[in-house]
Amino acid sequence: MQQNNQDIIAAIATPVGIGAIMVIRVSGENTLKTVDTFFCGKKKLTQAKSHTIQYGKIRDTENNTVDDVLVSIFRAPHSYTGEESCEISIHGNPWIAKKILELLFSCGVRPADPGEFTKRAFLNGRMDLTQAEAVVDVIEAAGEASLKGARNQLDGLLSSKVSALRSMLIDSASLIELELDFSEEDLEFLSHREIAQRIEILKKEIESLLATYRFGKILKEGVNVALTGKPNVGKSSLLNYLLKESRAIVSPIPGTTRDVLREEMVIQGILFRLFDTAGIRESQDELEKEGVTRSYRAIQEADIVLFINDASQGLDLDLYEKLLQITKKERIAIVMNKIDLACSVPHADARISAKTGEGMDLLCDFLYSKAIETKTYSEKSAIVSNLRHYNNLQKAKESLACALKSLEEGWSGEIVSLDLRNAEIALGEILGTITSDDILNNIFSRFCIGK
Ligand SMILES: Nc1nc2c(ncn2[C@@H]2O[C@H](COP(=O)(O)OP(=O)(O)OP(=O)(O)O)[C@@H](O)[C@H]2O)c(=O)[nH]1
Ligand SMILES: [Mg+2]
Repeated sequence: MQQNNQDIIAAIATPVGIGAIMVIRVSGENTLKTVDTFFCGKKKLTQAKSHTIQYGKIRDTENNTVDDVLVSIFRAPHSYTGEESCEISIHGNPWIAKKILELLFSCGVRPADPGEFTKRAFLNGRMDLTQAEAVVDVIEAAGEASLKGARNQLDGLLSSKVSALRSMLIDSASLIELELDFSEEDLEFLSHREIAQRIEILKKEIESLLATYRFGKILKEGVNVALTGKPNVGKSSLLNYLLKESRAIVSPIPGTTRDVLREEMVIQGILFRLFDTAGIRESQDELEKEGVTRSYRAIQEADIVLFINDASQGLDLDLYEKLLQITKKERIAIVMNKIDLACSVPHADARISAKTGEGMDLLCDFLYSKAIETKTYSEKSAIVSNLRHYNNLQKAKESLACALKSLEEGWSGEIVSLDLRNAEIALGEILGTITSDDILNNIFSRFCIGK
């Protein structure tokens, strides 16, 4: 797995384009010696101390100045990757970056793969796999809550929880295995009932971790909300009101919206992706028909479906029935709009006027609580937000259920210990204690280059 760890890798670590500065990251044994071939400063980088910044010029092979730069020096093992590395800050011009990269490549440095710096950090034991994965989440977090969730994982909350569970598992498995070693002597180190109790506790702990996934996923990925209803009920008006801008065309003509419009808003730190859709009705118009097909697709993909009705006309039962056929009841929220026009407003999850803004705060509160449902854990507890972790926890839980069943049915310790070992492997894979190249490639290919 570590075969590439000897190469020196380099990549631009800042966004591509013109900016105040750009940073080129270089890592691998003899990085400083290599950069020294074209760096001219007060002293050689190889002579400089770790965690210092050196000013100098980069000169090409003809001794022309390419740029004035600052080089931050990190000596092994106290660097992000755990290897000797440096970061070259240059003027933010892609052409300068290209030139410096070419100089590096001519000295045998190779371009870094996506996520390779973080992969090396993981392989060199600077962080475990859940923390490495959290690096991407921190970078991609949209919204404050999502960032907190990612930070929580990067700080190792999930890792410590999973490692603790794994140690408990190893203890229980060892006890059973110890007993097997002494089976001739008929020794019982811990009664099977006690072992079953321990496994039961472990299983419960894993179940409560699994239960955080819905919330974790929402934190990380946000919530998709489809605005649907008959034509003219005010879907686009609602979108515009929430966004505080005239994003969608609004008109008294039914069938105004044809395409699905997607916009984002943040409520209490959670990202909501709003999809304004075409009003649903039978139509002969080809364009409108296509619009309706797209509406259905958006409804199917939504976590929350805001079913908007005209309060003066009451709940559209026919359409409600139709919605129930394509999405789950608990995802649908009934909204009565145009309450400014209605004498009496029918019962609904939210009652609003997209014209006057009445009820909008309550609608936002409603969306937020519907999204997070019953959140019984704080940001300070371990939260599962990654499908890979979820699947492995699920596997561990199933193996524990098998172990319990085997114990109950009086199977031999060998069978039980096998189940426990399987559960342990599943947890080990989350942390990266046990891993394969496939898993790693899959994870790190999602990273950007330079990270
Ligand atoms: N009085 C009043 N009028 C509203 C309200 N919301 C929307 N309208 C009006 O209702 C009409 C239709 O609004 P739209 O937002 O275009 O409705 P829509 O549901 O997007 O319609 P389609 O795109 O055709 O499906 C417009 O004339 C709006 O000004 C409201 O709360 N009160
Ligand atoms: Mg519309």
